[in-house]
Parts: sequence; structure tokens; C-alpha cells
Amino acid sequence: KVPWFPRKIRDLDKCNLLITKYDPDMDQDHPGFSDPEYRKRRCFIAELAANYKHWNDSVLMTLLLLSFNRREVYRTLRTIYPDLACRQFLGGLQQLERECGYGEDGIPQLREVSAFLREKTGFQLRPVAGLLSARDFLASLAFRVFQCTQYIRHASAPMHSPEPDCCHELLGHIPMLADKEFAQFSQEIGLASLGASDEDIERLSTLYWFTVEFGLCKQNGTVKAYGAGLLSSYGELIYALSNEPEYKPFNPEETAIQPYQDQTFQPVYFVSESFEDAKIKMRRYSSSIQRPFSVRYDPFTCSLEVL
Ligand code: H2B
Ligand code: FE
Repeated sequence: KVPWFPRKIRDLDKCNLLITKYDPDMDQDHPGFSDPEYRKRRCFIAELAANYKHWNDSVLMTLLLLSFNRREVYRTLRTIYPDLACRQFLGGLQQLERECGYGEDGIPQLREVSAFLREKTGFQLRPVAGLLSARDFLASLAFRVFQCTQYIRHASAPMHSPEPDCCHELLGHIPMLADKEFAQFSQEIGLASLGASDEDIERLSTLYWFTVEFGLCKQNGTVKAYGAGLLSSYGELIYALSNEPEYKPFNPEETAIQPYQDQTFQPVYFVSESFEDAKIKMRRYSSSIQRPFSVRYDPFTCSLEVL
């Protein structure tokens, strides 16, 4: 039996299964666990995301959040990007600095960032209250929708967050989603996930993890970072590009079954020759996933043709 999947962009309103194990109300190790003010503000932001509907984006806001640590996160990471980030990331970030209020003093608004992405690659943002199930998260990518958290990490731990937060999204993901080739790569992982078995979702999640989150790629003979988990973590970005961790060439069959870590740095990273190369390999892998139907995305109606 084929699991339910969204067929039109409006169906993403139903892709809202949250995984609460790392949120500040559930996880005793969360830096905000014993801060009632922080938890209260998080509830307020979570409610905005929960009430969001595709046809009514009036709550697509950001960071009303005045946070003390935002400046520190931005400044620290910004200094190491020129050496360690891939050129697509640097290009996207520069445009966001010019056009969307990115910077030490700016508070980018999600509505504006979403409009920016739409012009670049057709990606758009929708707010989400926290970590989403892999199936729901991947499904939205099929429609070029990126589920974006709106809250910020706790001020006591500016360099680390157990869950995705707006620093991770805005610094890690958004600049990459402004690149056409990368946007295509992301959407194709999403399309491959629709109606897939739980086992295939698990493998696609692992692929997502080692590419979109922790991927490295070769550029002009050196290795650079393109994964958002790296580009939003000062410590791991430096570690990943030091000579400590193991590197393996990106190869979907092997990458899909590599065990991974969400609590500490990765012991191994996968290096792609280029996005073009990663996309071709990923396509070959996706076409080997058994489904009793095939899907085609119609960009005019933002819906799927299921054949
Ligand atoms: N949910 C949210 N809100 N942001 C993410 O980056 C995210 C997610 N990543 N759910 C997903 C899971 C990823 O780890 C893969 C697809 O499992
Ligand atoms: Fe992420």
C-alpha cells in the first residue's frame, strides 16, 4: 500500500507531523529547558506556524525576536566563510546581504527572504514550529517549499542548537537554495520521497543528511562546504575541513546506508565532484527506488501529475 502523499502545494498544510524529542519542552538537555520565558516565546511562535495555511501567508513573519546572540553567530561564522564555503554559497550570501537585510545588525524577514528565493529558483518558505518528520519535510521539497523555523536558539548556547533554528535556516540553507542547480537537486530528493516506503524514506533522509546538511564538494582542486549543518556551525565547519575526519566520494548507494550522528560531529563526510555530478548520481539512485507509479511536477499549477 502506498503511503499518502501531497499532490498539490496546498496539501502541505497536512504535512505537519512534528518530532518533539529535541524541543525545549521535552528535551532536558535543551539549553532553554529551564528558561520559562524562552519556552513561552517558543509556544507563541509555534502557534503561528501551526495556524499557517498555504492560501493565507499573513503569519509568515520572522524574528520579532530580539536576540542578543544573533550578532555573535553572524560575525563568527562570516569570518570563516570566504575560505571554507563553496562559491554558490558565497554568491547567495552576498546577494542576501545586499537585498534582504542579512548582516550583523539586520533581522531578515522571512516574507522578504521567501520573495527573494522565489525570484532566484522558485523556492518559497513556509513556517514550521520545529523538527518535522522526514517524510513531511522531504515532501515539501518536491514542491520547492522549504519548511523554515522562526525561533532562535537559546542565548546561553549561541554556537550550538540541538534543533534546527532560524540561524541554521537563514545562514545554512537559504544561500544554497538561491542556486538553481542546488534547488533542482533538493526538489528531486523531495520528488523521490513521495509515496516511498519507510525504508526508502530512511535512506533518502540519510542522503539528505550527508549532502544538503553535511555535504562537501570539490572546487578548483580544493574541498569546500555546501551542507547547511556545516555552514551554520562554526566548530563543525572548521573540523570538517581540517584533516581529521574521513572523506569518502559521494556515491548514493553507499552514502544512503552510512550511519550518522545528530549529537556530535560526523566521523565521515562525503565529497561530490560538483553539484552537476551529485545530481546525476542522485537521479540514477532515485530511479532505482521501486514505486508503482511515477510523478511529474507541473510548475504552472504547483501540483503533481501521477502516472
Ligand atoms: N524539520 C525541520 N523543521 N527542518 C529540517 O531541516 C529538517 C526537519 N530536516 N525534519 C529533516 C527532518 C532531515 O533531517 C531529514 C529529511 O530527515
Ligand atoms: Fe537543516
